[in-house]
Amino acid sequence: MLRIGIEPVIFQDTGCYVRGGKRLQVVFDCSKRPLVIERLACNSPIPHGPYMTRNSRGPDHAFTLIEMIGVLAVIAVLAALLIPKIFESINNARINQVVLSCQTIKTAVLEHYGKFQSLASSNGVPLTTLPNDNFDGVLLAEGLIDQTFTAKIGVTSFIRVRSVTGFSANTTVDPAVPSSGYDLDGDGMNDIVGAQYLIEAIIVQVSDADARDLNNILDGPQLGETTSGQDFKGRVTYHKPSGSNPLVVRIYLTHH
Ligand SMILES: [Ca+2]
Ligand SMILES: [Ca+2]
Repeated sequence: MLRIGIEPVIFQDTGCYVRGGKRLQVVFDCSKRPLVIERLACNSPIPHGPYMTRNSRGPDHAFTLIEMIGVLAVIAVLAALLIPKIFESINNARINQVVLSCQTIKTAVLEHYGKFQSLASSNGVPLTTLPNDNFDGVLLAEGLIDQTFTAKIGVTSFIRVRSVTGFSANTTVDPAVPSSGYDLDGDGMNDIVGAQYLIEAIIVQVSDADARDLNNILDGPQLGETTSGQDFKGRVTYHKPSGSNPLVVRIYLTHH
């Protein structure tokens, strides 16, 4: 007889390891490391002890069908609660990346202007082609940003500088007509007047939901979509180029 834990355990002649007439299948060593001998064959040699037994449930305990259903139900409830939150967090991260990238570009544009006293220039040399859709490339070449503007929404994105000389405050803003400017205060009329150049971020092939979410962060819903797929107001404007195509989003950054 060998005393294991608080209960006596007897090794039978056959080599089986039993307690109270039942074979033990789970045995721990004294440091409580898991299984030392498990499903011991009747003719297996008994490893050297000392051993102690787990004294709660029987060694042959298995989950009942009710228990399994309960566990699966809990898992299903947790999944139903967490999965939408996970997708929402992923979506928010994509939209916030665009917002932060716009802020980075705007800061670099201000540094560029402070250094060269002109928006439409590259390292002090005036740009000859306007609108120019590679202004983030200009900023990168000047060492003012670490990478070009790449939005995690839409398919294509870039930074544009365009001449706005002659833009009129009496123009009704239409997101499908870039020369109509931006209605920053929401009265329907262009507010980019008395300036030479405008800097804007362009993102092409954006989903309706992404465009709305971006607008709601930068402009708020009050300066958002009034017609499905079209936003005429604020810094974020968008439209569908040919009816059902994904949106083109324009984001006002600065002008001078
Ligand atoms: Ca206005
Ligand atoms: Ca807007």
